[in-house]
Amino acid sequence: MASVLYLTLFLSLSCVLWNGVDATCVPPPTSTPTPRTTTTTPRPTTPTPRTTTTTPRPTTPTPRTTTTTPRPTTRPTTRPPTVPPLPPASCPYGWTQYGNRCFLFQNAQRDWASAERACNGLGANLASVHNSADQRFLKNLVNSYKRSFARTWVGGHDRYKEGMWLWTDGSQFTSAPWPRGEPNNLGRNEHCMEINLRGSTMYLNDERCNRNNFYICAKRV
Ligand SMILES: [Ca+2]
Ligand SMILES: [Ca+2]
Repeated sequence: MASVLYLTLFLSLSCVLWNGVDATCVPPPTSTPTPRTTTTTPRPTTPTPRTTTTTPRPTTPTPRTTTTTPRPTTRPTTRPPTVPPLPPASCPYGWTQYGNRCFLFQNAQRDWASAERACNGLGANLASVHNSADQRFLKNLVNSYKRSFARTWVGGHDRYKEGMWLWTDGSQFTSAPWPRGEPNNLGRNEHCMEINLRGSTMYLNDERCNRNNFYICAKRV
């Protein structure tokens, strides 16, 4: 320390001698460092409270505005049909409708009982002939197939009791368009009914049942 002072004094004197009295030969201050003044801003110990702003939800919900179309108070009087109407009944393929019945000419010759049995297999009976219009239709039906008025079985018979005529289709036998002279029960052995004995002439005849004839089946539509 003393050496330092001596060195400082020596340097000061040398400065004065060399530069004069006015010279500024102030020795530099001893190296005492200026203490730093550090100002530390104290941090706030208590954190700044967050101010959270929450928008309060509305407690009462906004009422929905539903627009309902008012129902008509008066119902329509006529409702549309839900089930389409059935088409009018018709005859099976190959059968011909006349009135409320379907007719089928059978182009095969059988005895009367076999002819009736064959019609039964088709859900039908030999045709009953209640009036002249029925007979005319049947004549024309035969002619449309045969191009002639061939003898043909129909459904009348008196096999159970002579003179008591019945129809095999169960309809009531009230009358038949017999021509004059028929039924004559020729040979006391004619119990089955045929048409066209005399060709195109309207002629209903009782005939032996074992004869082979064409025949006509009939059933309701
Ligand atoms: Ca008879
Ligand atoms: Ca006869």
